[in-house]
Amino acid sequence: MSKPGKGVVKAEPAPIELDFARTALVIIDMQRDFLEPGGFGETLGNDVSQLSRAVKPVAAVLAAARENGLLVIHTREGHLPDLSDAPPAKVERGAPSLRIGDPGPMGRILIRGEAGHDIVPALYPLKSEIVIDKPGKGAFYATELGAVLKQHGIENLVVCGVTTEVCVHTTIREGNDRGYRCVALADGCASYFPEFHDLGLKMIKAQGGIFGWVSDSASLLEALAAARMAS
Ligand code: C5J
Repeated sequence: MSKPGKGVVKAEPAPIELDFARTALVIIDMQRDFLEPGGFGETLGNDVSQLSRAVKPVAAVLAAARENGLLVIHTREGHLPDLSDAPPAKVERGAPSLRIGDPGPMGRILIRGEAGHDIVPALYPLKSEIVIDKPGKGAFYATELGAVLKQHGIENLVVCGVTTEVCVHTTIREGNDRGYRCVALADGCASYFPEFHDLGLKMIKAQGGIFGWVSDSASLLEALAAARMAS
């Protein structure tokens, strides 16, 4: 496959030029535990149907990233079966209907290897793609993500997934502090709380892009198609 090329992606607070050979598509936690009834998200009292709107845009950018040869990284939030990587402060938090590790309709809640921990079928990773298992909200904390990005010469992260203000935001903040240009795809992210989604995106692009850029799936697809035409 030829090199993925470069392109200018429409974004706020300003367009951003991306060298797609140095850009990773990072898809955060599109897991059944967050998107489907009976998982972690619902045990916390959330309306999980709020997250389904992100699936189609993410599927579109995932297909284009695969076609253009971008590095694709999927993440999954979850814990080891013995909960040794789950801080009691996380497990004991709040009053969920089921706690992390409890048996639920999709297996033990937020536990690696269980059905609920898996990625939704529409966005299932290819065998060749990288899947990062993370115990926290940010994808850099206690994972190999930093080393993987370094190994692939990545400078830019296009980030989508769920939820906007929790794991997407934490990952963008972590990435920004590590020197990556982070671009959130507005329609490729979703929250149980639409107002947090809107505010989360506003926070990223405010103050000249204090954490990064905000774009959308159509703008990324346009830039990838132009790069493909030019190559
Ligand atoms: C949450 C996530 N919301 N993936 N996790 O607990 O955003």
